[in-house]
Amino acid sequence: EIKAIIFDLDGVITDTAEYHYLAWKQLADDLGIPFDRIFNERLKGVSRMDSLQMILDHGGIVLAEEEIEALAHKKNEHYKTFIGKITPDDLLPGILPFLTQVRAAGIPTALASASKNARPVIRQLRIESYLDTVVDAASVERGKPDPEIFLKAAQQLNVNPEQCVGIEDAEAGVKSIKTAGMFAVGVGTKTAMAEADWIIDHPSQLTLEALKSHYK
Ligand code: B16
Ligand code: MG
Repeated sequence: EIKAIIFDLDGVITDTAEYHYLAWKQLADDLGIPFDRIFNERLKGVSRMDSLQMILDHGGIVLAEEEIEALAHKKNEHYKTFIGKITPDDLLPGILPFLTQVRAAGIPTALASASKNARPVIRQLRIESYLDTVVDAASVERGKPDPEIFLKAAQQLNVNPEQCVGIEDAEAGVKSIKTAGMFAVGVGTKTAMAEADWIIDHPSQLTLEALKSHYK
C-alpha cells in the first residue's frame, strides 16, 4: 500500500529548468563560455555549485573559490528575477488534478527538491497546501543521487521508505529514490529513466489509479 508520495519540483511539478537555463545562459554569455539547451540537460537535478563547476570546466576556466561563489550568487540573482514571474499557470498539465486526487485519498505528500529556491516557487504556484513537508537543498548535506533527501522526506512524514513513491525527471533523482528503497516513477524517456519502476512521458499521465496499478 502506498503510504506517501514524494515529488521532485523541477520537471515534475513545473518547468523551472527553462528559467535555470536562461539564468545560466546569461552568466555563460558574460564569461564567453559556449552554453546551449543540450548542455543544460546535464544540469537537471544537479546542485547550483556543481552545475557552475561543470560550466566552468566546459569553458576551461579555473577560478578562485571566492570568484566561484560570486558567480553562483549572480546566477541566482538572474534566476530569482525569472521565478518572480511564476504563477499557477506554470504548473505542468495534469499535476494539480493529481495532487487533488492524492489529497482526497489522504496520502501524505512531500517535496524533495535540489533547489534552494523551492519554497518561493511552490508559494507562487499556490500549491503549499498540497504538500505536507518540504525538504530542499538547504536541509540536506548530500545532493541527489544520494538518497538523503528522499529518506529525510519519508522520515518527516513518519513513513517507511519501502512504502513511499518518489517521482523524478532526472537520472540522479531516480537513483536517489531507488537507493532510498522506494518505488520510482520516472518522467522522461525509456533510456534516461531506465532505472525507474514506472516510466511515463509526461506528468499528465499521473493518476492515482494508474500509479496503484503499477505499484508493487
Ligand atoms: P538552486 P529539482 C534542481 O531542482 C534543478 O533541476 C537544477 O537544475 C538546479 O541547479 C538545482 O535544483 C539547484 O537549484 O540554484 O535554485 O538551488 O529538480 O531537484 O527540483
Ligand atoms: Mg527535476
